[in-house]
Amino acid sequence: MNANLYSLFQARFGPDMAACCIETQDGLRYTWDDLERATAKIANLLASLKLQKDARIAVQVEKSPEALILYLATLRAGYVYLPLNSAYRAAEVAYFIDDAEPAVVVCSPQNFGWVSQAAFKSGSAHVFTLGDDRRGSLLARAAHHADTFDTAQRRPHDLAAILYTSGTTGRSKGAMLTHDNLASNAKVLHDYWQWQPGDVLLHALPLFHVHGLFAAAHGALLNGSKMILLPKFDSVEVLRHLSRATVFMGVPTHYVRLLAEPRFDRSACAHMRLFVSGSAPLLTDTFNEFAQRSGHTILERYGMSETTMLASNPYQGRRKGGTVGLPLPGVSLRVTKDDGMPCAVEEIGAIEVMGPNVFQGYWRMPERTADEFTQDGYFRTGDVGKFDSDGYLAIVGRSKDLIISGGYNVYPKEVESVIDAIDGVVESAVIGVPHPDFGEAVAAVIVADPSAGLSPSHVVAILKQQIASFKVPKQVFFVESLPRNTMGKVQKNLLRDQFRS
Ligand code: MLC
Ligand code: AMP
Repeated sequence: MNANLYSLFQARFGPDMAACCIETQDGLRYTWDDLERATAKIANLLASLKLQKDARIAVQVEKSPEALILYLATLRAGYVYLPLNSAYRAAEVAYFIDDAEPAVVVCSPQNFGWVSQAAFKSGSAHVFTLGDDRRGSLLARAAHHADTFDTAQRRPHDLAAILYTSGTTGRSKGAMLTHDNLASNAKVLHDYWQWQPGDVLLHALPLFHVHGLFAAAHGALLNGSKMILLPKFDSVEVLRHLSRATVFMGVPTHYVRLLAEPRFDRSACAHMRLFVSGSAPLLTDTFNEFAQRSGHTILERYGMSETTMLASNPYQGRRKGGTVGLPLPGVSLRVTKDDGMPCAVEEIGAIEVMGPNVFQGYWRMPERTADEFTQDGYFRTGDVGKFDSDGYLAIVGRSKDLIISGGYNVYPKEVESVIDAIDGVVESAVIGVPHPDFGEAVAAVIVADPSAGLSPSHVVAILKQQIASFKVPKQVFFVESLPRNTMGKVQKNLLRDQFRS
């Protein structure tokens, strides 16, 4: 049997191939037949390039139906999909391309100049463009190819995707996910969240992270369900389309923003079956207010790029605010003490996971991979949590120095190294501070040479040229020195207390 994830989806398309599978904000409709033919054309184009079996296809484009089609075509052709956040700047993209050595790079038409330079320098032989308005060389070239394609044979452990996650050392790591990792998780979630005939997914998440690309899109594809694909989250547009959807998945910021809409109420959600939240902690206040205003209890779940989804509140049964629910079927989750022994109920420890969803390791980083697994094969998530007496998991913190802002991960070390390279900066510490919209926001505390005359706006302007703007500190503070403990380590907890307001 072909373990290619695309075959799994393909088996669920239809029977009415003329039914709508993707609808855009502007009312453009794609049928299942359109999807099959469009993925075939791009798969044929990729196959004509005579790439190696494990060729990586790196993609940094704006969200559009064609971006999703490109992902599916890559699976179908049997290659490895490597999505990149569209906010990444030239130096960030150059790093990923250098590290992953993709055979093909697809970028937005307006970025062709600098992306192609990085791509050709690293040995990529093909750079195509794809705009969110169907412009660009990818579709122009694919148009010359046949609209049928025999989905490539893949085994369960063949790679399907590499998702880069930032690292505590500041160097991003590519998490390698197989067809089986993705298929097993998609099937479990399909059952666990009880996808039903007639479901319609309102899709407002980016397509370059596990939440939007896997948890959300895979569910709809596996259910043969229509997606209303919005180019980005916009609370007014989400409200406009809610009345025709049944399933919505978002990060906590999306729920905070929906609650800020005066028109968001029970009648706006009357058609909805399920609201899922994840990627960042959902505040209990948001959970409660949402239930009151909409009549729906948000179902919170927990995931990671390395593992896709690991735990979820139940569809039927109690959804407990402040928890991420129960381990998903087939997933073994444990909370351990420093000595590796299991924690008791309500005792806080490190969250570790094993299961068919867990990735194969970090791309070309065998030592880092080995460090992240226990001797008995559990992956160390870097999250800290506890089980309650009903077996529900609560995430109470992170052992990794990570900020999650509006669902995007920012590793302080990466931002600090860019700040430290600015002329006049002596040293810096980057911390997360509470933020009403993003949950956490990035803040920088800097020691600078007074003669350099640095200002917060100057620092921000320099950073914006070098790193994605969601990583750029929303606030910059100058101090005379950073607090350190006796080991010389910066005491970020003191800085967080000092600057939290
Ligand atoms: C945008 N900006 C952010 C930001 N998003 N700043 C901090 N944190 C964020 N998350 C900044 C931009 O850089 C820009 O800055 C300004 O805000 C406006 O940009 P925008 O594009 O108009 O923002 P907006 O559309 O409002 O985006 C906010 C958002 C978006 C919350 C809708 O960030 C979003 O969709 N987040 C979801 C992320 C996600 O999918 N995470 C899943 C990861 S997977 P300036 O200065 O240029 O104006 C994962 C595993 C799991 O974690 O379990 O799912
Ligand atoms: P990423 O590396 O982008 O995949 O982000 C994964 C991280 O997001 C996890 O390790 C958690 O720290 C965090 N995360 C995901 N879901 C939740 C959630 N429901 N509550 C709290 N944190 C979450």
